[in-house]
Amino acid sequence: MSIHLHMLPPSVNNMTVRVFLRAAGLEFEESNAWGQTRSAEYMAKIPAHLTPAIELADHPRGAMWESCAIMMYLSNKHGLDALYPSDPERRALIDSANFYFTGTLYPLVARATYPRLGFPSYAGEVAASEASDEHKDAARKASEEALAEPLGVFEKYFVKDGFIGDGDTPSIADIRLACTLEFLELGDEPLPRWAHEYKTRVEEALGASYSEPAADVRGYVGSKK
Ligand SMILES: N[C@@H](CCC(=O)N[C@@H](CS)C(=O)NCC(=O)O)C(=O)O
Repeated sequence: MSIHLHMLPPSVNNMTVRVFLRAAGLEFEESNAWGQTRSAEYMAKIPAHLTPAIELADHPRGAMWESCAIMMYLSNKHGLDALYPSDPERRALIDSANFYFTGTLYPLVARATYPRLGFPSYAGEVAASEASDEHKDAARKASEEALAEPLGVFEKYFVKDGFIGDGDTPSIADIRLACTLEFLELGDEPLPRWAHEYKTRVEEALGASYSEPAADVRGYVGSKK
């Protein structure tokens, strides 16, 4: 089975799956989808026009997207118990973290960082509106300040000086969270100390599987500082 990953190098959603595939030791190839996600050819396979997306022959539709769902599917398929434990209680922690991440943390990350990254904002948001620059700056800042609460939940409930899912090594939820912290280097305030230490812990545990895709994100973030 060969996996083809469509990805955008500066994106932490994409970094997540790039790190996962390397850490999992799966055979894959990846290609840069810059400028192609809205093409008829791409949308015929991936109608949501999103990256990361994988194509693989075994999948009932031949392709799928959503970083967490991709990691869950491939972990299930290949029995990657260290990354996504089958123990129901440990898995409950990981699933809860990833759903909380997707529903609560990431929307704030996007509003706090996309304007600085030069990424498009979602329709209906202040940054995508005709509001003044002052109003847009205030909305961005409010989102950055609001991040403190869900980040505190990750610190005290999920991470607790270790890894999400209470294992000795990083899980798919750690990959998802640590990659995302890369974007918060663009905030007005430095990353909280626990988050910096946590990200370092995840990177040290995953080695080049993390550092190689991280270099693309860090290069881009560095160019926007
Ligand atoms: N929740 C999704 C978010 C994916 C997403 O927003 N992808 C963006 C890049 S960060 C994208 O591919 N946009 C291209 C487009 O909409 O055409 C995930 O975690 O995979």
